[in-house]
Amino acid sequence: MSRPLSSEEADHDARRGRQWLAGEAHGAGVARDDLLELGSAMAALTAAAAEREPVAVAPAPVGVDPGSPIAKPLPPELLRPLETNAEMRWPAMAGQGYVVPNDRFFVRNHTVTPRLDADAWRLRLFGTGLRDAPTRDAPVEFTLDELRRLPAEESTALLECAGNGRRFFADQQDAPAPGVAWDLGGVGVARWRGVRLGTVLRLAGLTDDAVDVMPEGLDPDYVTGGVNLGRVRRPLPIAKALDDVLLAYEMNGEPLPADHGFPVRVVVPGWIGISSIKWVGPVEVSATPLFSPWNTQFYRMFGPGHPADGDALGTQSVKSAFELAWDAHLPAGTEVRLHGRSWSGAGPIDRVEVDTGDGWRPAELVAADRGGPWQRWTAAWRPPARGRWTLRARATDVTGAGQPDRAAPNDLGYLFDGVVRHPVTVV
Ligand SMILES: Nc1nc2c(c(=O)[nH]1)N[C@H]1C(S)=C(S)[C@@H](COP(=O)(O)O)O[C@H]1N2
Ligand SMILES: [Mo]
Repeated sequence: MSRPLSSEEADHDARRGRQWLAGEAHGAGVARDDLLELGSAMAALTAAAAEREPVAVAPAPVGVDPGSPIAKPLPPELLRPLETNAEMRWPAMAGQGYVVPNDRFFVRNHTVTPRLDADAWRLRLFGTGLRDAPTRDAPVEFTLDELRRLPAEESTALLECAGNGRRFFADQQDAPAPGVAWDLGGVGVARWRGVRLGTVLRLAGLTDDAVDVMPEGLDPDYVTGGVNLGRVRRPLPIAKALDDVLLAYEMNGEPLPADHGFPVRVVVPGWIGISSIKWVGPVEVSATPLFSPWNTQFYRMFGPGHPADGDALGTQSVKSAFELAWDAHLPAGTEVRLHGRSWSGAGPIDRVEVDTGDGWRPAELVAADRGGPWQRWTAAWRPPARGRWTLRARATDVTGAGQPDRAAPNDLGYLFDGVVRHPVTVV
């Protein structure tokens, strides 16, 4: 058998694209003809026609607005609500350790956080890539206790929404893109604990013919532009699914919080956030390629320089953020230590530079972070005079990828990588 064993998203996408155009694929993605005339993200779609099992609902926790799309409290100093989502406020990371505490980890919800009953919950694997469970109505099931009894692994991984930084296409480049107007807070690092997806796939009877794995969320169907796109779902190539992907049931030492996928979510290190499906229920394992609107219509690069059917997003871009309020007030003539973090999907950060008004200079990197999913850094600055100042930070990763002054635009505003101009007021 000649299955290519690549876990790179761009490789996977190119191969699947060819198969799809050749009519070899199935799945409720965009109809082939629609995609060919797509041009914009708002083309008509064929809706998913999968049967639904009921979502088990537990009572809302006390003290939380039952009408809110997000279960956890949203104190304004920690989180900034954005439609059904909330982004981490960067000043809330000042003085924190390596990981983002659960109370301030960003939430990206296509609809609302479902309240699932862990006792009633089942992981349900099915598809033509499994030996004995070809159809959705007769899946191989695992309870949460069964998953917890399998060998556990821990992974410190970064999760970032592909649209993180989108606001700066408008604010810095005068080219607004549709979608959630994230500042830089659609990112976080957590310590995830769970069982490898590969372990579960093998126990479920994985065959040599399997090529794609598609986890589906148990949150409500996503309806946009009057079209029901079904459950949030996105395929992974089998090579990635068998590599470092976790079915996580703990986050930073606590049971997975409701907003982050309780009782179990997928964590796909290095891939854009949408790959890490929360509240996972059904998992299709297929011997033929799978598609969903989340890898055909959304989460692709469309626009100038991209083909009509778009380019895969590939890895996350390089970004840097100060752990400082927008328009923070700093005292004139006193040395302050600026703190920040930089990250890249392509590999660890190699170096970071800051500019406080008189040219680029190296930041000091926290040695313990070298080689990890993000890098903390500091730089000293004595603001020379009162008034408005602009702080800038830029990083380069080990592959040599850096941050341009201007990010290349794309229709849906993904993967902003430009240097962000952070204003402060010196008093
Ligand atoms: N079921 C489901 N999974 C999902 C989503 C969702 O809306 N529903 N959002 C995705 C997106 S776009 C991102 S960026 C991450 C965000 O994870 P978080 O909310 O735990 O930060 O979850 C992904 N998994
Ligand atoms: Mo996302």
